[in-house]
Amino acid sequence: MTLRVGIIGAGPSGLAQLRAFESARQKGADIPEILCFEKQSDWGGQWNNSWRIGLDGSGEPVHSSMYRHLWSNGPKECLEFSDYSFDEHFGRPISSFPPREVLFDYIKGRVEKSDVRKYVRFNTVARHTTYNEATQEFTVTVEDLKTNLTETHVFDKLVVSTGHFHVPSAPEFKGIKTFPGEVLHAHDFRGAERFYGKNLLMIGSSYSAEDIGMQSHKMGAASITLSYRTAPMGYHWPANTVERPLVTHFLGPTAHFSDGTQGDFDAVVLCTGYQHKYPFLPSEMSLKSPNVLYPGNLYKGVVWQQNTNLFYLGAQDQYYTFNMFDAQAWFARDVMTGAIDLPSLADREADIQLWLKRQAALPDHDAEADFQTDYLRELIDATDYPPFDLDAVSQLFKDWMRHKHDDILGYRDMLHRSVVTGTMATKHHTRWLNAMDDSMERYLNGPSQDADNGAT
Ligand code: FAD
Ligand code: NA7
Repeated sequence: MTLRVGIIGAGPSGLAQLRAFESARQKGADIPEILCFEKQSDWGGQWNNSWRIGLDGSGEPVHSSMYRHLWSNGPKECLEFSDYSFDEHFGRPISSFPPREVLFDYIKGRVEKSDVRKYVRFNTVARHTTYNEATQEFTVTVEDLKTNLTETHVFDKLVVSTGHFHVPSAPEFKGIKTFPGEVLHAHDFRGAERFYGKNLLMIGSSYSAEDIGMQSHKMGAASITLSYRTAPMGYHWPANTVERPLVTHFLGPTAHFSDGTQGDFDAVVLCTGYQHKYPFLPSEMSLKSPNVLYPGNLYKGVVWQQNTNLFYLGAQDQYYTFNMFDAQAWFARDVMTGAIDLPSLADREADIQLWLKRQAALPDHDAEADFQTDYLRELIDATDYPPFDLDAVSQLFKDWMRHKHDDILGYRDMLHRSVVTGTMATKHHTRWLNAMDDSMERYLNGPSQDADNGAT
């Protein structure tokens, strides 16, 4: 009987799985029966963002945490598909840090070319899953959000690619109920325009705090205070931005910090990260992990230890994104089809433990980039995913981190070279700080919004 593969989620990870099978089919392989469920009406995951907050039009939790004026936070050269370059998609060089719509277009371009849309059931949410040990089959109950009808589907292999940056982790802070201004989680942030002239407090010290903080600066916020739990980010912030240790409590509009300082704020943005949540899976198949580069219990970061018919894609914290999801999907595909033999449970566990041990000792961000690079190398070496110069990409990550350190408002104006095509990015017509139109049309066709017309 033909293998039946279910995929939950058609974001970049789920699309990577579709693409992996399509690539095998194009090379003449017989491919399984594939069915992918996507609760939104289009694919692209986080990149298919929405103006909505809370619940979407079907009453489901809004998935995307992305917002207006979101520009890539890492060089596009670090995430380039090795089988579908930016040059191929856009037909000309572009800058290294495009806005969301441009990357969304790029993701879509590859799958549209591959004719894999037929495998996706849109507006269909996975609700419940059981596994029958005797038959080794998953039964997945899904709901068609247009008709509200539920159906069950039976699969031999199940791929979980629902992402892990959509269920907010929102801690309680003493007295926060007395704060009279707006309190929101980064998941519900849709744009910083309304923070013009306001005094903002961001809690958290990672990507969201940094980017929402600097978006707010760009849109004219009066001041930005970033409150950290473990360590400050330590960038050379603009003059209106400071870092403070963790808030101890709120009293009305005043936040008190653990160093004894305090400040009055108009709004608080909880940039406190996300939870791994898989409400459609039973607990014994559900990944529980903080946001780390190597979650435990997944062999090669992909295969569920206690049930090797179950796969997770994109469950890691991410330096690499699209190309890592590809490498994982190619690996998962080859495990499913038997092209890769899995070692014993004990040997898999020993491998996981080696990675966890190495992860625990990572001294800095450069080492983290090398760690994820080595992880990708193992996956790519094991499959026919088109290889690319991983060490060069690791260096790009390090250059990018250096640029951020030197100039947090200017790092997106830097240029990087593609390791897939060798093409050097072109300077964008508008510096990031001045770019107030993030549409693809404006991005590709200008004109510049720099006062000097981008001449310098
Ligand atoms: P997602 O993109 O989250 O896609 C998961 C999909 O699963 C969604 O389409 C969702 O609707 C669907 N789904 C969820 N639950 C169900 C269900 N029960 N049934 C059916 N479908 C379901 N990466 C970068 O490379 N560059 C960036 O600049 C960047 N910026 C980011 C900014 C923000 C604010 C966030 C949150 C993330 C950012 N990322 C960035 C990382 C981003 O998560 C990845 O690029 C990528 O989107 C992850 O893909 P994924 O498919 O694993 O998950
Ligand atoms: P991250 O990268 O998971 O970071 C979460 C941040 O929230 C991190 O700085 C945490 O501090 C902080 N945090 C978590 N819990 C608390 C509490 N209780 N109090 C204070 N601070 C807390 O999430 P992001 O949203 O920044 O980024 C996720 C993705 O979105 C990423 O891929 C980007 O590309 C965009 P810690 O350092 O653990 O002390």
